[in-house]
Amino acid sequence: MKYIKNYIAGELQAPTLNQHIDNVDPSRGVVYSQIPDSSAEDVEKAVESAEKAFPGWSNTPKDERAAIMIKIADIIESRLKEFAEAESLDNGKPVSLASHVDIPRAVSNLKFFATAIQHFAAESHYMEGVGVNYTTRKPIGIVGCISPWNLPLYLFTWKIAPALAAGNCVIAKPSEITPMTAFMLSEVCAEAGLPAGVLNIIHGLGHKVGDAMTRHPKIKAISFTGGTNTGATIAKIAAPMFKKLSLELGGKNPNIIFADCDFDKALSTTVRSSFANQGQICLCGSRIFIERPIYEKFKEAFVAKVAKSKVSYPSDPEAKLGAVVSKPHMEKVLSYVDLAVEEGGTVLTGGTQVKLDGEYSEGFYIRPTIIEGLAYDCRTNQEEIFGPVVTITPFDTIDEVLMMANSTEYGLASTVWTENLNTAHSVADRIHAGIVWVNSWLVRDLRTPFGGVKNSGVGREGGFEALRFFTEPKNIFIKS
Ligand code: TXE
Repeated sequence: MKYIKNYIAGELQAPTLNQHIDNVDPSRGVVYSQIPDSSAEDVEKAVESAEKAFPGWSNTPKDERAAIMIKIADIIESRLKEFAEAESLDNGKPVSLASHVDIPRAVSNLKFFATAIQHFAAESHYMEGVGVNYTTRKPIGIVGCISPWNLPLYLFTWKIAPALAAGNCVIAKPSEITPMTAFMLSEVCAEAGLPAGVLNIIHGLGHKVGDAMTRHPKIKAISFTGGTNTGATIAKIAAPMFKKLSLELGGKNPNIIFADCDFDKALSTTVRSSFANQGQICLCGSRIFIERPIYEKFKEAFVAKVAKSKVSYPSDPEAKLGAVVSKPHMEKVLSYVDLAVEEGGTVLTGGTQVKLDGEYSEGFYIRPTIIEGLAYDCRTNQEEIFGPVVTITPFDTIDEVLMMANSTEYGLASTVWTENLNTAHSVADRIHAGIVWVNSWLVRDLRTPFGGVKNSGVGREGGFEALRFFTEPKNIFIKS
């Protein structure tokens, strides 16, 4: 049994109260490691070490900070296979996905922000005959990063990389459901020469560690990705303390497919945007609206393709879908299939658990599921399911599809499929979402603003937006 440790003051440490939580391999349904059930005392220790480290780290020249971050990235890259296998074991995702997406992206996040900080500049505002304003942007101090289980190291590094590059000291909490690669990262940081206390990784439960971080008066900003309800809890605590907050929350993303689209591209990308990572990506499209003239043709082709998608154990190179992250999550997702049927939907394919053989027989596998015949405003079409379940709905006009697409409380991402430039522009303009992909999905340029509107969050990550979040501007005026 492997025991994961906290990373505080540059050292791997057991939690103060020496209590642990089981960590389950979702592909087999068995406990395979123990993680610290840390408490407020551990957060306190981390804050003390970050406080000691801050003057040194914030005054370290940018290029030296960047060099250490690039070294961390290089070490992860040199151990890519090991990291990918660990991510897959912890999360249930296919090893091929972790090898091609999760771990390479974690490496890119570190390299991107290590270089971005060297191009980051603040403004100056000249006032004719009066003087000049110049703005400095200094690190905030100690910041907190809280991340979820769906893309563990990918989202963990997406937060800590800009925070560290900007010169902050970080207290970071990975999801208790997928802690392994964050633990491996702590070993890499020590090897790469990151000074003690600059990054502290505390493992444990959200309502203990995450809550203690949110309440700690010396943690001046919280960057969070996870469920909308958790985001609301964090905001309630942090707002009266005037902490800076970046919240990346849930989604219920629409895919809008017009009759004039490139059919084959729309079809193959929609299979991916529906079921990649078992549908557990906040950017997955879960409500697919298809223009009526191609509805039946698209439906038939989509169902045929999805029914053939192989659900298998993560190391199977043929696996298109692996296990979902946990038993409670599998039960939640399947309960939405029952709800959809109660609401009058028809399951066209999937809708059930998959039982694999042998050592994987207790794993948490769900067949990719397509449902039709539901009203746009029923619960199945309004609530985030976050699993391999999508609905399909026909539409007749642009106004109608926009009304349906914009009807949820969320507004994270969307896709539009059409060969008509005017349609693409006008629909993209009218969708309530932070991100619109036209004739594509999940094409990511790390410089672009990333985040959602409505209950999908507050603030934007990515590029200079993230560096602005993790710095405080100060304007200085000099009279001429
Ligand atoms: O998220 P949580 P969970 C959605 C998805 C999923 C649901 C719940 O719908 O089914 O959220 O997933 C920490 N104070 N998304 O349970 O609970 C927690 O320990 C501070 C969307 O994983 O929000 C973990 O590190 N922190 C999504 C992190 O918050 C707290 C990605 C996320 O956990 C806390 C994942 C508290 N009170 C799930 N409670 C996306 N948009 O990418 C929990 N945490």
